[in-house]
Amino acid sequence: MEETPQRCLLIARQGPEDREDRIQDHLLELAELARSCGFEVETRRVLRRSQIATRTFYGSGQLVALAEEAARQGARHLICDDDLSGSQVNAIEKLTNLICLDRTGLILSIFEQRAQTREAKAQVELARCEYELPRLKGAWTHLERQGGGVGLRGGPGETQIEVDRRMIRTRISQLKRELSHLERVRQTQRQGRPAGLPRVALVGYTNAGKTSLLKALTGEGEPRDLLFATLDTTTRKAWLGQDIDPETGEGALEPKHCLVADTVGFIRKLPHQLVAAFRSTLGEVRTADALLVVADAAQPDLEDHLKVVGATLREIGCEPEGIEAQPRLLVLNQVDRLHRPQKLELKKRHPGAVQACATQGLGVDEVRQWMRELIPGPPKPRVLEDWELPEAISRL
Ligand SMILES: Nc1nc2c(ncn2[C@@H]2O[C@H](COP(=O)(O)OP(=O)(O)OP(=O)(O)O)[C@@H](O)[C@H]2O)c(=O)[nH]1
Ligand SMILES: [Mg+2]
Repeated sequence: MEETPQRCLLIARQGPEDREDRIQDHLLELAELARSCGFEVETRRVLRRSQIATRTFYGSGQLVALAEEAARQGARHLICDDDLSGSQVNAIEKLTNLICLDRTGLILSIFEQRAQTREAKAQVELARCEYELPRLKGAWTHLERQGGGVGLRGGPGETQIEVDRRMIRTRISQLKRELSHLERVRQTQRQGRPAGLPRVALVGYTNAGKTSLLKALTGEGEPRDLLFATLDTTTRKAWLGQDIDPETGEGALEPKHCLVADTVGFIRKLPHQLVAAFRSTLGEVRTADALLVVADAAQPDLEDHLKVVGATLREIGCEPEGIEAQPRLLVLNQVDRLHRPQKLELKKRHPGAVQACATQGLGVDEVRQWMRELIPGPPKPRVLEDWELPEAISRL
C-alpha cells in the first residue's frame, strides 16, 4: 500500500431477508478492515436488491451511479462486503473502471501486509493461491515475481490460463510441503517447552483485547487498535502467584506459572482458505490445556461476535463439550466502556464470565485465579496418616 491512503467506496447488498442494522454493522466492520489495510473510506452504501444479478452481483444501474460518485471523490477502489466470484469481480471492474475487492480479498491483503515470519508468509501465500485459482484471468505475475521455480512455458496448445493454473497448483504443492515441514519444527518446539506448565490460549474476535490481556498477564505484547494486528502465535510465561502456606499463613509454597499463547483473531466470514492455511498456527489453540475466550463487551453485536468465535473454534476442531473439551473462560473485556446497568445486564446473560479491563488490569486477578485452579501443582502439605509413614511396615 502506498504512503498516502487510497480512497475507497464500500458497499453491501441488503436482500429482503437482511436486517438493515446488521448490514450497517457489517459495513462498519468492513470500514475497519479497509482502514487496517491502509484505505481511507469515503462512502458506505447499502444497496437494496431482492435479486442477485448473475453477471455483476449488484444492479448495473447502482454500479454506474457508484462509479460516478467515486470519480467525484477521487476514489479508485470499490470494496464489497459480499462474496463475489472471479467473473463478477471482472464484470464490476469493467463496468465501473474501479478496482474491485471483496471482503475475503481485503482480509487476505491485510494478512499479506502483516505476515512477518516465514510460516505466516507461507500460510498467507497458500491462502492467496487457493483464493486466486478459480479467479484467474491473465498472467500470474505474482509467481513470476516470487521466482516460483516452475516452468513458464507450457506444451503445445496450452493456453495462458492453463499455464497459469498449472503454475499456481505447483506453487500450492510447494507451499504445502514447506508448511508441513514448519509444522514439524513447531511440534518439536512445543515438546521442548518446560514440562508440566499448563498452556492456555487466548482466542477471540479480532481487536477484542487478546494481546492486551497477554500484556496484563505476562508483561509482554504490543496491543494495537487495528484488526489482525497479531498474526503469529506468541507464547509467554505468566506468573499466577503463590499459594499461601496454611501452617504459616505466608506465601511459602512454590510459585505457579503457566504459558499463555496469543493467537490470530477471528472475524465473521473469515476466509476458509485462511482457516485452512493457518491450521498449524491454530494448532496452538487446539492443543492448549485451556482457552481464554476474549470478547469486546462494548461491541453492540457482542453476541454475534461470540457466535462467530464459537463456530470458528468448532471449525478448527475445538469442541465445547465431550471428553476432549478444553476448559474455557469467557473474558468480557473493555467493560470500562460500559455503564453499570449494562454490566449488570451482561452479568445476567453471562454469569460465568469474568468482566475485565485488560488495559487497567481489572478482572485480571480473577483470570489468574481461574488459571491457577487448572494446575494441580505440588501436593498440599498435610499430616500423613500412620499407614503412610515409611516405618509403618516395621511396626507390624
Ligand atoms: N478501553 C479499553 N480498550 C482496550 C481494552 N483492552 C484492549 N483495548 C484496546 O483495544 C485495541 C485492541 O487491543 P489488542 O489487545 O491489540 O486486541 P487483539 O484482540 O489482540 O487484536 P488483534 O490482534 O488485532 O486481533 C487496542 O487499542 C487496545 O488498547 C480495555 O479493556 N479497555
Ligand atoms: Mg492481538
